[in-house]
Formats: sequence, C-alpha cells, structure tokens
Amino acid sequence: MKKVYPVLIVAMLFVGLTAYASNVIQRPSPEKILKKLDTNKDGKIDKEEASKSRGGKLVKRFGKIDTNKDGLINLKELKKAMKR
Ligand SMILES: [Ca+2]
Ligand SMILES: [Ca+2]
Repeated sequence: MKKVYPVLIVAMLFVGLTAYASNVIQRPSPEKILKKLDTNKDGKIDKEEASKSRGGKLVKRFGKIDTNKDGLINLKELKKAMKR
C-alpha cells in the first residue's frame, strides 16, 4: 500500500466512531449478559462461564463482582458491578 486516500481514512474513522458510539449507547443490559454467558442455565455465572466472556474481563474481576463470595455471579451482583 503506497498511498492511503484521505477519503478512505475519513471513512474508516467514521465507521470506527459509529461502532464506538453504538457500543456506548447500546450497552448490553446485565440481564442480556447473564443470559448469554449462563450456558448451563442456572441463572448465575460461574468462573468457567465467565472465562468465556470477551477478553476474559469478567473473570479478572470475578472476585470483586462476587460480593457474597459464593463463587457465582448472580444478576444482582452483575447489576451492581455494571453500575460503575
Ligand atoms: Ca451458569
Ligand atoms: Ca455471588
């Protein structure tokens, strides 16, 4: 690639910004996240299920999110964690 056209750069930036904006506006609800990650359908997220989340972000914060230390993240804990 010798030359990148300014128009192409602007277009790419625009696409990136739009994706970013829609990401911020349409933040998935805790209910949606729980439903998506709860593969065994017990209504809670265990460590294994958390490790499947994007980037393993959830598993890193697992101990902090799991405020009652039962080794599971329930909807209440997830909601609390996402408020911040
Ligand atoms: Ca589960
Ligand atoms: Ca818990």
